[in-house]
Amino acid sequence: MADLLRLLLRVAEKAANVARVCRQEAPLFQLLVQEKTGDDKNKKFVQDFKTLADVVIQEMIRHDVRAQFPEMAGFIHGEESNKFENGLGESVTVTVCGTQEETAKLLASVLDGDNTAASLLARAIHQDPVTIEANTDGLTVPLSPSELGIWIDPIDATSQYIEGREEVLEEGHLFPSGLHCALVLIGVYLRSTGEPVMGVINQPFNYKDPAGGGWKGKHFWGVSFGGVNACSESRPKDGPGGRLSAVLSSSEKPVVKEALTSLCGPDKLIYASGAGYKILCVIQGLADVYILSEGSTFKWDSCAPHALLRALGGGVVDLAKCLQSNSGAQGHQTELTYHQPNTECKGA
Ligand code: 2IP
Ligand code: CA
Ligand code: CA
Repeated sequence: MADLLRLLLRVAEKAANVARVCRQEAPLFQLLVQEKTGDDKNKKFVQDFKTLADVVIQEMIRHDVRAQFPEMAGFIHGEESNKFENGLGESVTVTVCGTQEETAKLLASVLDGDNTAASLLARAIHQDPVTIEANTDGLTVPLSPSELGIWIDPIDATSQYIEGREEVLEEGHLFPSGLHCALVLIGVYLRSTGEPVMGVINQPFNYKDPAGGGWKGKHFWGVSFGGVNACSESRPKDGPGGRLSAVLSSSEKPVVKEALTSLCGPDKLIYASGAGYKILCVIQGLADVYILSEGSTFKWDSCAPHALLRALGGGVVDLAKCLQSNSGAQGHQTELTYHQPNTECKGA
């Protein structure tokens, strides 16, 4: 498990590099922020590029995990499909090839022959990231990769990523929107029970290097299984016993906002972007709870941060099931799992 954790931290850092490169390199940035105007072909091309950043990151993670742990191959799921139709109507399957040049050639066929953009992306995909230090010494969990599956959200809060507003974060403060809400999420679950056992979160835009070195990221990780709980973060301290603080989506239903305003008080109700970022706020103790009444998140949004929460003694439960149960279902009966489709829902 420690090997898998080290690999995921490394590949999440590579993913963060790709996300940063797409904003830092002018030919890629122009594609990312280009207004969706003009003819349909142009609109589709720009749309494709936004999705391409996500697809490329997901495929890179899949490629690297499969190379080191072939037994996980059929169990690496994610938000994106790797099938693309380019501007000429040709179907292209995006994969990471054996060499940087081959990957660049393949990407150019999706990017309608834009070789500059394709080469820049391929370089980031094939580049080795800096080594990520994580104190995983002594972390022994009796699980083998053949028992595990993975959920990837290559970039969560894409809208914030594309809008790109820069905030200077202060320790202990929640900033509702901006580039820092964009996260790479990689969650690991147990195939037999669906419980989330390991999570890696990379925040590619955590702070800007004052010496002009560009954006730097931050990573978070957690492992929780069979009595072993380890996390890069420490358990948030209990507040002074005051009111509960809650973080919500700004698009949450008015009735939920009203109910929580009377429970928490208006000053304890905070709105923030990104499903992953909102769970990260709870992990960091910036809010006590994140409540979501709409079915607008997916397995790939919650799997990774859920594992960190469990490692800290928290969890993620199904709100509807909790509310239905008149006896007040116990947490573990309503805790989300990641191994089976929700038959009544669309998507994962
Ligand atoms: C989205 C993203 C949105 C979130 C939505 C997710 O994922 O995290 O921000 O909505 O639930 O599915 P909100 O910010 O209102 O909570 P993606 O960006 O990957 O599509
Ligand atoms: Ca998402
Ligand atoms: Ca996403």
